[in-house]
Amino acid sequence: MKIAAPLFVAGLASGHTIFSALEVGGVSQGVGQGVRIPSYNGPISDVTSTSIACNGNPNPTTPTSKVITVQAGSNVTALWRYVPGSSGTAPNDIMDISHKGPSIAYLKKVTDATTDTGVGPGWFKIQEDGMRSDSTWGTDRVVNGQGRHTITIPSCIAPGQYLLRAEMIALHGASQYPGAQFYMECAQINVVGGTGAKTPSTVSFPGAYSGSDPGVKLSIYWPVVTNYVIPGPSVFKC
Ligand SMILES: *[C@@H]1O[C@H](CO)[C@@H](O)[C@H](O)[C@H]1NC(C)=O
Ligand SMILES: [Cu+2]
Repeated sequence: MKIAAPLFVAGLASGHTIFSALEVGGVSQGVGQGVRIPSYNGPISDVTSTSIACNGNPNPTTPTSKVITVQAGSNVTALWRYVPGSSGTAPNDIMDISHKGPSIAYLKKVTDATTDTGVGPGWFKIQEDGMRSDSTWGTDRVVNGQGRHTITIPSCIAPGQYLLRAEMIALHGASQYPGAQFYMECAQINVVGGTGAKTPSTVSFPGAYSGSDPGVKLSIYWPVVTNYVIPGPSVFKC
C-alpha cells in the first residue's frame, strides 16, 4: 500500500515505522544524525528493489554527514519511531502492535559510510530476534520496549566504516507475496577497537531475500506458527 500522505495523517499510516536515531553508550546521537531517514514511514515490499538495502525509493532518504563512532564489542540501540523525534513512550509511537515479525540487523564494511548506497554485496547479519516459544515476536519486544532494538557490534570484525542496517519485518499481510512489509534504515558508523580476527561471509541486498522464503511468504495466523524461519543468512558469530 502506498499512500502519498503526510506523516501526521495518523489514521492512514499509524502502523508504520522508521529507525530514526542510534543510541550509543546510552546517548541518542540525534534524529537523522548518522541515520538516513526517508521522507515517509511506509514499508518496502519488493525484495528485489534496491530500496531493500537502505530504503530510498520511492521515499528519498535525507543524507547525513555524521559517522557515529562505535566500540567493537559494545551494544548500540536502534530507536524506532512512527514519527521521527516523537518520545516513544507509548507503543503507538513506535509501530502498530498488529505488525508482527522479526527484528534483524546487518553490517556492511564500506570505504565511506556517508556516500555508500549499501546496494550490492558485503552484508552480514549480526542480530536477529524472531518468534519465541511463547508466540511473542521480535517486533513486540521493540514496540513494547520504547522502540529500542539492541544490537551487539561484533568484537572480532575489522575496524573502519560500516553501514548498520536495522530492520523490522511485519508479516500481517504476508500470506501472499508481495505482502510482507520491510522496514529498514541505514546508520553510518565507524567501528573502533575491532580485532579483525574474523572475516564474515556476506550476502547482497537485494538478493539476500526471496519472495518465496518461508519467512517472507507465510500466514502468521493459521496454521499457528511454531517455528518461524527468519529470512537471510545465519548470524555471524565471533
Ligand atoms: C548487550 O546486549 C545483550 C542483548 O541484549 C546483552 O545480553 C548484553 O548483556 C549486553 N552487553 C552489554 C555490555 O551491555
Ligand atoms: Cu505499517
